[in-house]
Amino acid sequence: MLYPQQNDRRNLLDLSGFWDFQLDPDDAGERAGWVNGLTKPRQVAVPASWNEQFQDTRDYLDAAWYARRFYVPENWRRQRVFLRIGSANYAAQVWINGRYVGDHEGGHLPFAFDVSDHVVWNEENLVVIRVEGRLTPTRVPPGNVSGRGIGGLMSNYPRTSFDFFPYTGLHRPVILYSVPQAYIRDVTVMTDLEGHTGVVKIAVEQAGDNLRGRAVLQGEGGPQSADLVFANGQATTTLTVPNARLWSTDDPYLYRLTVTLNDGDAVLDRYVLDVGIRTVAVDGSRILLNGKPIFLTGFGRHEDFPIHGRGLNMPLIVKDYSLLKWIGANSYRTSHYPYSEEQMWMADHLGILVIDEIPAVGLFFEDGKENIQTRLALCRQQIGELIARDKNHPGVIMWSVANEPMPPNALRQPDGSAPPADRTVGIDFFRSLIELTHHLDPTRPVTMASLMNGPIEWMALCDVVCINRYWGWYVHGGQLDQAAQMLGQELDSLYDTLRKPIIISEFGADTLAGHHSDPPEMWSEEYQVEMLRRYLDAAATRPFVAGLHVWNFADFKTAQGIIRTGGLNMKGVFTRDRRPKMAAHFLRQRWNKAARPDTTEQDQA
Ligand code: GCB
Repeated sequence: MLYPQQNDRRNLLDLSGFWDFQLDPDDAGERAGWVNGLTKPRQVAVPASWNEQFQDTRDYLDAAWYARRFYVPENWRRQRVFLRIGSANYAAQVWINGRYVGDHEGGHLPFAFDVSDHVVWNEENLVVIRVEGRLTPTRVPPGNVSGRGIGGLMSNYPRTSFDFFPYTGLHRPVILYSVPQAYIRDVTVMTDLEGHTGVVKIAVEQAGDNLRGRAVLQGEGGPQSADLVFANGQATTTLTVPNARLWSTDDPYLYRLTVTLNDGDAVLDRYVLDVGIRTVAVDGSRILLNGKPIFLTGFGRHEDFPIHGRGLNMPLIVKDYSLLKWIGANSYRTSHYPYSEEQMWMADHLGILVIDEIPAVGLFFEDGKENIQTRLALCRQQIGELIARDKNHPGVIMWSVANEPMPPNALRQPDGSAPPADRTVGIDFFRSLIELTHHLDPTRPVTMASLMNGPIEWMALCDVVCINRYWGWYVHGGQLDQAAQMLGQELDSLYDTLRKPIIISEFGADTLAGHHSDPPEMWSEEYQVEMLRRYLDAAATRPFVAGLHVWNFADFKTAQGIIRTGGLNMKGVFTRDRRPKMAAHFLRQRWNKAARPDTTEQDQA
């Protein structure tokens, strides 16, 4: 799933802009012939969520249709033409000129179709996309789940099984692109180190005859190059770079790999990729980047902004990464779904480490084998698509296969005591998913973010233990000393049992910007600071804690309910429009070396 590229052999046409748009609450569109054009369209922006573009679409999650006309450039005629959709949440079906092209299930990940036989030349083409975002128990993430213990205080609208707004629509660009008849279908790069020598293993997949090719790596210690000899469409080679300049958070140095397909002297296709030479490993209680322990500082985030919703928002990406740098964060988790490819690109270029998560949030195990298997199949599909998309990003250092999967009865224990339920449920599920992830990418550790009181058996399947903890908020709210004590005890006992690196992948307090209190009280800026301080201090004295991700980077929109004022989760250290709360300054003091030149590495935990 290579990102579409424009060069001397390939081209692309970004179909972003205003599209025809029509809601289809009765699912009548196909019968009414909308595949040939919409009957009463209004204009909608793509990419963007549809929810906040109109007053009548905020909570609308049923089917809606998008349509747009385009010409295919005449000079693409001898090429193959693909249509690529960066993200359609949740399910999409595609037609070109009234003919069915294909479909895709699952938001947040790209899909593409070879439409060479669908498009016409010298005439206008029509692309029609039906998108539908219903919440159902057998989707990933699930929604509209009944009888699971969520109700009363926790009930929300729309009825998600997760705490973010179920934004819907074409969230990332729709791109038409051309490649030569014989083309580079995929490139996989894995890097390793032998002493000071960088080892760059390259696998290339081509479509077409068994041609020859070439891989050239440019950068410090280069250029290095090798011929590619294809058999059955596959070729592999290894380049070595003496005294390689390694990719790291302090020096995110990128080499430039150019892969070509050649016929004699003629270049048939070309693809260019940024390559960071680096290794990631887990050693005892440490996470190692290039053989050295790294402590993760950062956040859980969301792709979220007013009006755009979850749509690609390039200025916001620039802003968020500049704030991450300002505060001294070196990492984040793509809670709770894959973020845009543009975000991954930025992470590579700025030296930000990413824990890359599939949309497996709100998983549960109480509705029978068949439904559990349906969700497992979707999770397996999503991790496959995610690795295919993000495998070459040096910034991506870990895969996360779930957020807070819920064992039976977990929510019926308000006192936090261990649920009496069968704790072995789900083990086969996560074993299957984690084994697949290791098989698809043997180079990166795998984790999942676990719920307070979640089964330790699930954490034990992971290479790195990620725990979401709300001591001081949902449990022992207002009692920070007690919360810190519980946290410390829990960390020690988890490490005693698991002997793996532990990342506190969520901790935080809802905080109303501008609300103050002394002594600190819940919802005040002071309380957020004091709560974060307790967690940072607890981690600083425990070398097995390998990272801290505050929940959340910024306030974000969620479903309506009585615990979410204004439909917002306000645990951000920045407001939704990116103004810092006191906690942002506090974290900067602790994390950003420039803000505290006297700080040692140790203090930074
Ligand atoms: C969690 C979830 C996250 C929520 C957060 C909260 O554990 O992983 O999605 O937003 O708690 O604020 O309740």
